[in-house]
Amino acid sequence: MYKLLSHNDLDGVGCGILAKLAFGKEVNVRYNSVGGLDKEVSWFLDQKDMDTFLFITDLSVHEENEKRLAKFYQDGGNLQLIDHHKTALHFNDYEWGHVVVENENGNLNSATSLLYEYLVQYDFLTSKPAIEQFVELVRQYDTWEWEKNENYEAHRLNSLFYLVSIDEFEENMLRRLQENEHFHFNEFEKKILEMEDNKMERYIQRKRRELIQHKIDNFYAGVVYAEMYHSELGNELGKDYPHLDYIAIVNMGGRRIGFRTIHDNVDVSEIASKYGGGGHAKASGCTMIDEVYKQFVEESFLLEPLREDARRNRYNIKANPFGSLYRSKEDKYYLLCKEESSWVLEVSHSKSTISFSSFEDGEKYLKRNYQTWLVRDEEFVQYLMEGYKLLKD
Ligand SMILES: [Mn+2]
Repeated sequence: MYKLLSHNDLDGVGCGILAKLAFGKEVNVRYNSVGGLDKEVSWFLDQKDMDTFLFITDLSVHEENEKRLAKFYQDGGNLQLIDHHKTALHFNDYEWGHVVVENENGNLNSATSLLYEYLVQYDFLTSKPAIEQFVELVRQYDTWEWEKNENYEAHRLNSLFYLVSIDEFEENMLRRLQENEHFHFNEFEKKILEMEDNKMERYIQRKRRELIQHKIDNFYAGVVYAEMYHSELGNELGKDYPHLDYIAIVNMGGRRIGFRTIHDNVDVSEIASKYGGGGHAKASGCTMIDEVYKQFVEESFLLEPLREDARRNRYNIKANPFGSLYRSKEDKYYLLCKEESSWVLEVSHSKSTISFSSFEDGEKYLKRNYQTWLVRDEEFVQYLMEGYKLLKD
């Protein structure tokens, strides 16, 4: 017999689907949350079941279970842990650990793609296009490579995953992968996925107005409360507010917090590990322990959300050499304009001595220190007229 303990997201369930394709009724699959795996592993180890081959995919265990698993393996137990998370690399010290973040082509792995390679290599599974395409969609979604490649099918596969129950998704995919030569969505799925896309867009639009800026340990974080679409939300808000180091997505119901960044110089797996969590450089998470609750919830709850930049301006646009006008919550105006090769700052009509080498640096300074937003054209015109009057007097 085989037992597979995996994560309860698309990548984790992708592993379950592959295991069922390979082992059929010989495998017992259980999906777990990040916090729930250790209980399952402890329970399995308590059974002292030396006849069952244990796979752990897309998740890793805490220190105590790590030691117990090592002992289980030493005593002749059958075991394989397969993961792609940076924070799990130390499992490579064991014969039964296989953690690879990046493949030899420089692409990021997912647990599903690693398990697929493993199953094919050991002849448990025969490769075919439909399975390969499915694995690649899961990998691109999980690693977020789909966005760069504009591979919307990958995103849709994840949306479909959340539209139905895990059982239903599993059954549906198993049949599809067994019966078809190539992987595709049917017409009905295409229609509901289109509706789902629209729903998500409206959700993110609402959340944009709820983002709170809060400085935590030398990082500028954007804190938002959300129970759904975490990755999409983190990515969109990160792009909307590039002056923030990362986005913290607070799930009060689940008592968890997710971290996302779009910046290469910020590693959110380090931030999550500080609180006992883990993940990747650009996406990570942890449970809401006391310290996390205090910093991310208590301290930020009463703060006002950031104001959005005006989006439909014709004149007051970003990086306009004649000036881009921002306002702060204290109702001060900041005009960022180009002078020779640098960007200088005018504060409510008086020149300041502060200058920046690029517009982006200037905007970052304004947003980080004064939580400013780009004002609408009407306000911009009024400001310029006021300036003109002052000049005349
Ligand atoms: Mn994964």
